[in-house]
Amino acid sequence: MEEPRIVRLASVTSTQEVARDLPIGSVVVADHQTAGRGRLDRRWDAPSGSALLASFVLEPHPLLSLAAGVAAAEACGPDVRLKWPNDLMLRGRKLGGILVEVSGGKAVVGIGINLTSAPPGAARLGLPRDDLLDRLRAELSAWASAPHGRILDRWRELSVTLGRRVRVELPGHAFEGTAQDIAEDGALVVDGQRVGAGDVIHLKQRGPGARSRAAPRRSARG
Ligand code: BT5
Repeated sequence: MEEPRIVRLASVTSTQEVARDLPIGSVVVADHQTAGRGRLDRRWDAPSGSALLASFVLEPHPLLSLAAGVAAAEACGPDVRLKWPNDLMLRGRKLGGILVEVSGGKAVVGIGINLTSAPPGAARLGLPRDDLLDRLRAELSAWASAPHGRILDRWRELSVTLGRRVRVELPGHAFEGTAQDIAEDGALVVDGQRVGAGDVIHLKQRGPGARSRAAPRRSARG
């Protein structure tokens, strides 16, 4: 069996492209991506050396995207929260994103986190990249094998989406409602309707009663 590899690159099109040819357990980290990507053919841009840009090759599983979000939030620290489906948020601004691509019996989990610079309106986290990478590897390995119920519970605790009014944007269709929960398969439940893919926009908070939750650190194994 092929040994997992850790590949560090100065520049690459996308760390996802390199990672998908590597065995499970491998990690690819780059200083710069010339064609970094988000979901739905969107771009992920970060000036060279300013961000953690990494792809992890893991066993596929249905809640991997949520597990990766939880792992990344735990690695980043107590102020980081999750916006459905995959955004890392710091004080209401996007700090990072997660892209999970599955093919050939492998899942490639791409994580981008702004460290020393961020686009206008986005957030950054002033942590050293290699420290964050070490923490991320440890959290990811724990959360990727955690029981599904624990992943869902922790995601709920870290969520800034649940309890909010949201606008759901699907291909050719949009609607507004309250984000009530995430289902067992990770779908967002908005006014009783399951949303499996797409984007949500958080609408204006309703006022002083709006929820704010403390999210003490928890381990994957509890
Ligand atoms: C994501 O997509 O948030 C997933 C991003 C995953 C990036 C990592 S980096 C390592 C690995 N290799 C890759 O090629 N990708 C992964 P999405 O939810 O579609 O968000 C994309 C949107 O975020 C863009 O359309 C921009 O509006 C915004 N964006 C782009 N760069 C950003 C940045 N550095 N910080 C905050 N927002 C950004």
